[in-house]
Amino acid sequence: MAFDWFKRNKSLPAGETSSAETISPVAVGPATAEAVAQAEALSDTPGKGLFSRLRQGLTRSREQLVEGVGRLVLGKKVIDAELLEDLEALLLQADLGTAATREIMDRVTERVRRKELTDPNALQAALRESLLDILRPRAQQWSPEKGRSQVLLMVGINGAGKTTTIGKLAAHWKAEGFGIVLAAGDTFRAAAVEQLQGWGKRVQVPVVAQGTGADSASVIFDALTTTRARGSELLIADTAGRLHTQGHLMEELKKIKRVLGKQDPEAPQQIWLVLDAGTGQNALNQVRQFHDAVGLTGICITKLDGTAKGGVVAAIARAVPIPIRYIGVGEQVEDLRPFDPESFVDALFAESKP
Ligand SMILES: Nc1nc2c(ncn2[C@@H]2O[C@H](COP(=O)(O)OP(=O)(O)OP(=O)(O)O)[C@@H](O)[C@H]2O)c(=O)[nH]1
Ligand SMILES: [Mg+2]
Repeated sequence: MAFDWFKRNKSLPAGETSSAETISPVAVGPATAEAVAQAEALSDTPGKGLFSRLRQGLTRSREQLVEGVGRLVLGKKVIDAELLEDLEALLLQADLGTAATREIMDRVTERVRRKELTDPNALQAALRESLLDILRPRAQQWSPEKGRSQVLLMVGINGAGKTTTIGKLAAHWKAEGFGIVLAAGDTFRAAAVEQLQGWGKRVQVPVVAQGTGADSASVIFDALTTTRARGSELLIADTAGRLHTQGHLMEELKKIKRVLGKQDPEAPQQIWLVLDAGTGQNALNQVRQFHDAVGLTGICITKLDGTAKGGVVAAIARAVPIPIRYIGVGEQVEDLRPFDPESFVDALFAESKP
């Protein structure tokens, strides 16, 4: 199902480059997953590298999806209608959603009909290829630029992982040599300001805050003034996940945009939605709501380590043309990974190690 609201006025954010042209802001760099895996195999501490962490984080989804297909085809000699039906049910259970599932099933069925795909054991490879086709167009990385101050506004419902993701991003980009400032724009939830200040201390970046109950838009406006005065490249602004009503939340986010625009007509340059992968298909509703309210330029999907429903990444990729910037596969700073379809799929399909 294509979202009509997308066709109205939302196109891909301007100035995007493909992941192939952009240097990743995180240590994994442009190396392919295979290269990383090879390097790990040669290292003194195999299993401790970034690719291993990704593979480890995706364990539950791999068991559900990839090993699930393995169980389906076990002992099967031909790909028949029953096997295809079981495959479809499995994809839906892994939260790929109706559109991505239909696309994959159409391709598989067509290849079976043309007798290009006959061996049940080749189904996993066919699934892998289809997933890559769905995910590849959403891989567009973004990183701060030298010589200017920009704003990244992080939005999302409560508990999605906004504050944690902000802390991890600040650490990554600081390590890349960028000047980062954080704004404690969640002035609604008690302890939200302290949580962000905790991250500021941990990763050693300044946090602009006024305290619970302050006006979120003015906190973030002041933080932009500070960011520019310091000559820092990026202000990352935290926002509330919950106000008295959902309507209030959307109005507050619109106000933040308006107020920032008075200081810099281009700010906020980026607005990223943080989604909890465990939310399932409701994630698509969240994307639509936030995109309608403020216009998203990126999505971060967190907590992929805590769910067997990693297929939701494909559901989102298939449903909306918004870049998937980062994925979270754990609580450590290095568990936030730039979204790279090849390593994601490699990790998902990686052989489980004994
Ligand atoms: N396992 C795991 N936990 C995560 C990940 N990302 C965030 N979390 C945890 O999710 C919980 C909620 O994260 P927060 O960053 O506080 O979420 P938030 O969106 O800021 O929530 P509010 O401030 O209530 O709106 C925390 O306990 C995080 O440690 C992830 O990728 N994996
Ligand atoms: Mg928070």
